[in-house]
Amino acid sequence: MRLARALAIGFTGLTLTSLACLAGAETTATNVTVDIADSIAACPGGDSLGVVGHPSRLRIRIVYRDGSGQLRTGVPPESLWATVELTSQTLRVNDQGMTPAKLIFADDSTRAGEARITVPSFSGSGTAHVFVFAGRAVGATGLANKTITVRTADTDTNGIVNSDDLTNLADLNYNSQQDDSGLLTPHIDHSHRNVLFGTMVRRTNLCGTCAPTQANTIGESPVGWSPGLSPFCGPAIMTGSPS
Ligand SMILES: [Ca+2]
Repeated sequence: MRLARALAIGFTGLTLTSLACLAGAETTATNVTVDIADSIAACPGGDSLGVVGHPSRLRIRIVYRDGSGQLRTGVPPESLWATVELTSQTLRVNDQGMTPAKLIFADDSTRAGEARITVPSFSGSGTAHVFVFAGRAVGATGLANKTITVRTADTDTNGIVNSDDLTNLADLNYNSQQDDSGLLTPHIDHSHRNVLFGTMVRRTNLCGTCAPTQANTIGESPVGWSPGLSPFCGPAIMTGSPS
C-alpha cells in the first residue's frame, strides 16, 4: 500500500461539510478555463423550451489543470462553486442561490479535468451576474464572472407555468417578436418543484466502503480546527507523491 500524503478535509461544526481545506496552492485562475452559458430560455421545471442556440439551464463548464498544464482528475465538487447575483428585479433563481447569494457547488469531482456547475431552475426574466470560484468559501480564488440573460416561461415568478404567464410573456426565442406563446403552452403546470437539484453521486473523493488505512479513507491523526477557525479539519489518506 502506498501511503503518501495527508490532505486536510474540511468540516464545519461537527458535520462533514462541502468546504475543503485545499492542500497547496494549486488552484489559480491561470490553470482553469471556465465557460458560462448565456441567453438562456428556461422552464422553471428545468425542462427544455427547445429554442435552438439557447440553453434551458445555466451550465458552467470548468476545465481544471495542474501547475504543469495536465488535466486534473478528482478535484472535489466542494472546491468548485458559483454564486448568482440577480441584477434584475423580475428574475429569480429557484431554491438555490437567492440573495444573499448561496454557494452552488459543482455537480461532481473533475473527470479528465472537467467539471460542471448547474443551475436548473429560474423564474421571471432578466439578467444576473455569475461568479465562479475555486477553493474555500473564505479566501477563494475568483475564476470567472459574467453577466447573463435569462428568460423563462414563468412570467409572474410564482414558480409554476400557467396561462397567466401568457400576459407580458418574455421574448423566449430571442427573435424580437411576440411569437412565444407556443413555446409556453407545452410547459403548463411545470413547477420548480419538479426539478432534481444537485447530483445523485457522492460529494466527496473519500471511499465509504474501503477498509481503514486504505487509500481515500479518513486517516487516524487527530482532527482540529483550521488556523482560520472556520473549517474543522481531519486527515485523509491519499495516493501519489507529495506536492
Ligand atoms: Ca419571440
